[in-house]
Amino acid sequence: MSEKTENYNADIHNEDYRGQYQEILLDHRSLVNIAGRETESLNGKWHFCVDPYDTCRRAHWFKEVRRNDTGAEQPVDWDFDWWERAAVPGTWNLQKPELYWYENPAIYMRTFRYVPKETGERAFLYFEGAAYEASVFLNGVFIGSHDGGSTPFTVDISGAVKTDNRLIVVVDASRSPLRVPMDNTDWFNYGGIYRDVHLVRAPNVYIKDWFVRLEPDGTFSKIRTDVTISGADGTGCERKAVLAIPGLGMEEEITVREGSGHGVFAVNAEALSLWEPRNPTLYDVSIRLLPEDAKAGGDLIQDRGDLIQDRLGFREIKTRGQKILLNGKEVFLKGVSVHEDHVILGKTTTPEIIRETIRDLKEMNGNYLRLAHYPHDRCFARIADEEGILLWEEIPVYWAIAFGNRNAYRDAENQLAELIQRDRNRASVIIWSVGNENPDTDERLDFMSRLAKKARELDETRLVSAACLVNHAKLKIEDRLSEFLDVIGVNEYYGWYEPDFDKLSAILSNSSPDKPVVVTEFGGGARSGQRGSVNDLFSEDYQKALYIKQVETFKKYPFIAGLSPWILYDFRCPRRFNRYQEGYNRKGLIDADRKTKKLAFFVMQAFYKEK
Ligand code: GCB
Repeated sequence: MSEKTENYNADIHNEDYRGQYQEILLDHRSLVNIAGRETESLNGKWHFCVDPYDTCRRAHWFKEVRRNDTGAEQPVDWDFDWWERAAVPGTWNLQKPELYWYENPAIYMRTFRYVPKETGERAFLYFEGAAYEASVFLNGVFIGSHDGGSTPFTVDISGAVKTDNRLIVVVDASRSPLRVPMDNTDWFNYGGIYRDVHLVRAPNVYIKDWFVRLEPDGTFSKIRTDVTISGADGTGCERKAVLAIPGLGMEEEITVREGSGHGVFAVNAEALSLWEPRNPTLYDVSIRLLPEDAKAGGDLIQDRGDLIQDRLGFREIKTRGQKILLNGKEVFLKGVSVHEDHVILGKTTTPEIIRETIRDLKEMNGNYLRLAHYPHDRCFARIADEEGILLWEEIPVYWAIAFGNRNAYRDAENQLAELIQRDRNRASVIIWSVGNENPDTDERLDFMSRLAKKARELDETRLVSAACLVNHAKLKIEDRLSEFLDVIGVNEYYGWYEPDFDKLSAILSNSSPDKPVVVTEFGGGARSGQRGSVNDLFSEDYQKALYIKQVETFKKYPFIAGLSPWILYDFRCPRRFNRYQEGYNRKGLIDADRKTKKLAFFVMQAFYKEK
């Protein structure tokens, strides 16, 4: 940091102050997989203050310097411990009425005590989600910044943590055309530390990440494992790890060299109960890093090894021609799209809310959810694993991203990597989506095909897709991105934005895709309780009639391998202000109260029962 910015008053002229906070990026490379580790919660009431002019970062408030060089007391403008409090996790928009539309930086502060449980222990902070950009400061020191509102990040505080700590986080929710998503979306821009924050302890040499899955070769007889360790850098030593799956009688040794180890192990296909919606078997899986004397910086240190454990399902998802195959058998994705939005909590969710969503899906006779349009809470896939629900997970490459901008690409690819690293051990997740409704331009093709390749590189066991637009001029399913996808997602609003419903049949009849097609969106708005004729827009009757026409049409086209109509619940949307909408997108099959089912819900329920 420059001398100039140390001077309190000089900061008002420092317009390029932001660069220093980009110098330490907390991205997928520093992400630690905390699944199966014990953590301590840092949730609770944190001190909170809006910071519309970004003064905490601009004028280094986080250093908490009260005296100048001569020792004289300065008139500081901050008062962290005196500020009111806000709930973490929580969106600020719904905690304080005056902050409903607030979209700029805000400051969070809390203290915490830390007493190591063993020598050499490492300590991390794990943020499940802070929207959109977060800069973290511990005890007056900048530790790093994270971009992306819906993916987790880890902050290694091992070198900076003390017994008594002051943690400051600046969260900036401002929209920008250069971000991912960009400034124009069809959902509400919630801000804040809206997901859990954990303190995580790990041994000196620890398991940083691990990926255990069924080898997708159609034999159901091999389990592939990758493990990454950290903390033994530069020691060059070889380590041993043991993968154990007691339910399958497996105990397998993995050699870890230069921080990573791999193994493919035989599993008795007869004994293996494959994970699937009707039988979502999960196995206890652990990886133990064996203890070893390691040399670090010339000193011999004893490390005790490490152990992580989780419950995982094993299954295979593939395509053949126009079909999607789960464990070698054709599966139809009986789904619906869902946003992460709640009338009272906004984008903050709870395991109870997630279970309620899954109950509603099951009541509709569904087996699949499209988690739109950004990564949902980490708990979702975990609960879906237990409940036997198939998931589509997506990154917010939404509408007209700045496809030509290198930073936007870096941001999108990083969010994709963070999502995949977070959830690739979850059997429920079957599809990674690299975006939604993006115009078919050269720049977009380059941007999104690179993302599709990246997804495959990080995970060879899932399908890659995107929700694409149809070619309305040629009346055809046609998008150059399809070549890079396993499943073609198609959003269409015939009977709503496109009044001529017959065009839908024309499009489907004109198309002979060589891959499965999932209709990722269709639907129309209806205010719950609003009745009328089948011609009255925004009535439940119109919506129901539209759904009947849609599903009757889909039945005729066998290349349609799944559906996720738009959308399960009405959700907040600052682009929707007619008398029926009042700030909500009303295309839900269930009202925003999450209780009142609209007539169209029962159309899908009957259709899925039949399927
Ligand atoms: C779409 C978008 C979705 C919108 C929806 C709508 O095509 O993908 O985000 O909310 O249409 O309601 O217009």
